[in-house]
Amino acid sequence: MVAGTAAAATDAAYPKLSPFLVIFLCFLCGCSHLCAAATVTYDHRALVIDGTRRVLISGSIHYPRSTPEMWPDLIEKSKNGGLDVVETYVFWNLHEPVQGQYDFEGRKDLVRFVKTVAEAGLYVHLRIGPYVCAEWNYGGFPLWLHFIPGIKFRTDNEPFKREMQRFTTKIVEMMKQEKLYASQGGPIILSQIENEYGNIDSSYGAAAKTYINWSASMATSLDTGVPWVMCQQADAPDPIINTCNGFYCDQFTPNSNKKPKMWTENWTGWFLSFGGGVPYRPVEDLAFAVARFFQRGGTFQNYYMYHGGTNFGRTTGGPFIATSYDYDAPIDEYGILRQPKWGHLRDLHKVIKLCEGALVATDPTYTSLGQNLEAHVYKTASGSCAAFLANVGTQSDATVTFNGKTYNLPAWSVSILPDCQNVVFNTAQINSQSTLLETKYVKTYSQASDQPINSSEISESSWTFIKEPVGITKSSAFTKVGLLEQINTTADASDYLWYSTSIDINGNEPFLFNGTQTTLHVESLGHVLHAFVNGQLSGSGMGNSDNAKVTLDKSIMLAPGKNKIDLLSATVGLQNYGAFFDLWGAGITGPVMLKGQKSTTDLSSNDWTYQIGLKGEELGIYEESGDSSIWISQSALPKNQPLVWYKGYFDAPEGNDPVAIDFTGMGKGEAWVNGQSIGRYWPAYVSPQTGCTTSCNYRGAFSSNKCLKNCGKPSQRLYHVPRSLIQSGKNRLVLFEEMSGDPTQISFATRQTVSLCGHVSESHPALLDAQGTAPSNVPMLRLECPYPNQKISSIKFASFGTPHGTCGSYNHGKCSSDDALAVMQQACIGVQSCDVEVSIKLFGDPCRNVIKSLAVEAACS
Ligand SMILES: *[C@@H]1O[C@H](CO)[C@@H](O)[C@H](O)[C@H]1NC(C)=O
Ligand SMILES: *[C@@H]1O[C@H](CO)[C@@H](O)[C@H](O)[C@H]1NC(C)=O
Ligand SMILES: *[C@@H]1O[C@H](CO)[C@@H](O)[C@H](O)[C@H]1NC(C)=O
Ligand SMILES: *[C@@H]1O[C@H](CO)[C@@H](O)[C@H](O)[C@H]1NC(C)=O
Ligand SMILES: CC(=O)N[C@H]1CO[C@H](CO)[C@@H](O)[C@@H]1O
Repeated sequence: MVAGTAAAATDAAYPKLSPFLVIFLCFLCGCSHLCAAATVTYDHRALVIDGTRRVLISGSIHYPRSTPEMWPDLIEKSKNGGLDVVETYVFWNLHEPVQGQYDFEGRKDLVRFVKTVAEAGLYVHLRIGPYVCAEWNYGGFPLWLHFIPGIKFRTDNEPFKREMQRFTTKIVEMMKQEKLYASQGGPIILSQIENEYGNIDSSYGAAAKTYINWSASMATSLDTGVPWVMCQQADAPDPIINTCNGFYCDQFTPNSNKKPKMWTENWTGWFLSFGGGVPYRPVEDLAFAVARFFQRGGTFQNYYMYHGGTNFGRTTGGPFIATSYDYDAPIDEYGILRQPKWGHLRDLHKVIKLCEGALVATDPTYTSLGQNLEAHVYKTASGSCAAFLANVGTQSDATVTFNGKTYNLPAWSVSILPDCQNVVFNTAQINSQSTLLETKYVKTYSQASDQPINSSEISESSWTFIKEPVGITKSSAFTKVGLLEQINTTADASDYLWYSTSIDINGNEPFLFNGTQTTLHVESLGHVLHAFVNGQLSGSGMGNSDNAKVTLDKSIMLAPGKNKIDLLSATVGLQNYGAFFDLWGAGITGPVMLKGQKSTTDLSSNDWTYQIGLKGEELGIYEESGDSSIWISQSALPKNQPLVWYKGYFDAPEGNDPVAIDFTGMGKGEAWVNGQSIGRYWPAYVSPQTGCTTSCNYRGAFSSNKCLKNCGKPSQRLYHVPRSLIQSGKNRLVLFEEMSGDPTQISFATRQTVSLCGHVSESHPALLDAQGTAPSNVPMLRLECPYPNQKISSIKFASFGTPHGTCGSYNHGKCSSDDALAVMQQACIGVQSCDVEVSIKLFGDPCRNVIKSLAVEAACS
């Protein structure tokens, strides 16, 4: 429709596009490659768009991990960060929760997301999968798939292939209908079929090969007009491009020299698990990995994740993957730039783009400059030249001679010379600003009093509650002999499955040592178990991300007569990775035993009564339409008790900063704001005391547990509530607490940037000027307020000389210029951003023959 209009207009009246029409088209099409159909092909060096080889920087943003209201800002920040491509998976179980019933509303609006990316003028890589892994529930597969007779996932199995083809076709047709492929004038330049199958295909024997061949030809037959990729699939058949995933991909080569070297998942950090420390990846190492990839012939690389976001509702995979999917990505969970990560990578992208002409023209020539010292040069016939110099040693900095000049190369770093002469970027030398974020506790207003209350607590009297009954209360409950596997039983309709049985005690049971104490022994495949005896909680157990299994041994007291045993088993995200991950199972598969000192009785083959889900879930008490008369309000709010629903109201926190709830004081459960689940909360799951480091050495190979923080603290304390879920006036918060919590301790907070900082040495390379075109000679320190309407209001610290410390706690060194504060105030106060030369010209020379640096901390308002 849009393309048609443009074509008609040009054909009819205008030999050339008039300025007016160009502006008009820009408005419609995001002023880019859009509207006009583009051909996308590839060769040995790169993806080729409309006949031109391209160096492309891509980043992952998964649409359902944020909200449509957040998308434009996230994508704008991605564009400003230097991305050309936004990559997303497609989440099958989100779109087809019931076989044949599709849902593309709200956060699930894939078409709107793709169009939002297009409007910013960026390309899309659509990774359909439809197996996606992604730390997403069940790897993205809908649960109903499991119940199709004869089905076997991800292998040469007819029922599986039929469903996979149907869904893949559905998505491709949807994109075609909206003209979203580049071949139709849309933004999608690339698609993925399957996902990391090569990691596990040996478990599937010979069928793996025929399955991959089938996947390739099925995908190709859909005729999207753009290339397909398979990641981690060394044997991907032509014309599918096999691509690399990992922390480093410089050593990767595709399986044909007709294919370009592409990196589809460069892990910018790592995901968080409940019970684990918080992973982070130093940007010096991430930049090193990216630079190395381009140094050694790569032309397409994707950050996994560029914005991780939030696992809302029950979407997290698992088990035990946390609600936050922040991933230490360049844009944080809340949509705030993570600095200096975002800025340092933006600087890197600019420099790589300066090298584009040389990079796509040829393979690099490699020369050794000494042990661990490598030079790669891209030199074209027309004389353009780009060079990458690397020190891959982890210990010592080096001085190298290259083309007759000497260069200093810090350990574990790459210097980039877009003209083969001048270093304009080194991966270990950060010129970008950093920021200091704070969680500010805010006031909200309680429902009952309409008075502002401290730390935004919803005042105790305004909480109402309902107790979730222990054991079986739903009419849909059923009885079976023996213990049932949980996922087969619930089909994941709920996290929860009750297993109930009873035992009559008449006084002469051999296992009851003299009518005194007995041990209840329960074995479960996971993930969390609560055991109730005669209505009282007698113990809980939980697995962890390495081993989901739970074994519980609790001393219990049985009374003469009938004794009820109610076991509540809960899942925390279904398995998403590994061969046959769909068959791992969960829940109490036994044995369940009563152990006395003299003997043991096995209850595993008793009659067990099963209830899927909670009474409160059946009533939908977190919904807007829920029956409010059932809530109890009384002064003695139950605290630190299992199985309680709580409801309270809060006002929207002032301002526009992103909002989080601090669930300190609560145990484990799920939270709903205005009827929308913001995910599972579990502040009671604390990370181990050891294994963390606050200053992780970026030098040397990174791994997922190399750099952890937050040891001995809740793995996740803050939970994001997107602003778009909050309305002006009253907002309803409903919690289901499964273990033990005190809702009066929770608080609301906003995430605010309190300081901008920069610390740049004279010895750093001079980056590009503000236009990003030509190198200037002097390194610059740049400060920029996060919002366009803000101005720098104060310089809290400035020192030129030998300052030390980190953002928020800089100190003067022995050498320090007297002018630094005044110079910075002069240059920066009252403007949104400022650039200051780090040189003695500006600050004077407080100490000759010493390499000096400038450290600044500023605030915006
Ligand atoms: C898969 O396809 C490749 C290349 O098209 C072919 O060489 C191979 O024999 C096929 N393998 C099977 C098991 O069909
Ligand atoms: C609010 O209460 C907390 C303790 O719950 C206390 O530390 C803080 O100072 C109080 N703030 C105000 C503004 O009263
Ligand atoms: C039960 O305990 C009582 C008192 O502790 C003791 O006298 C008796 O012998 C015990 N009976 C058995 C069967 O062990
Ligand atoms: C689920 O049930 C099917 C059919 O009864 C069985 O083959 C499978 O092993 C069960 N899965 C688990 C995880 O127990
Ligand atoms: C092999 C491997 O670790 N794959 C992981 C790569 O990273 C993605 C994203 O975190 C995971 O989904 C894969 O499981």
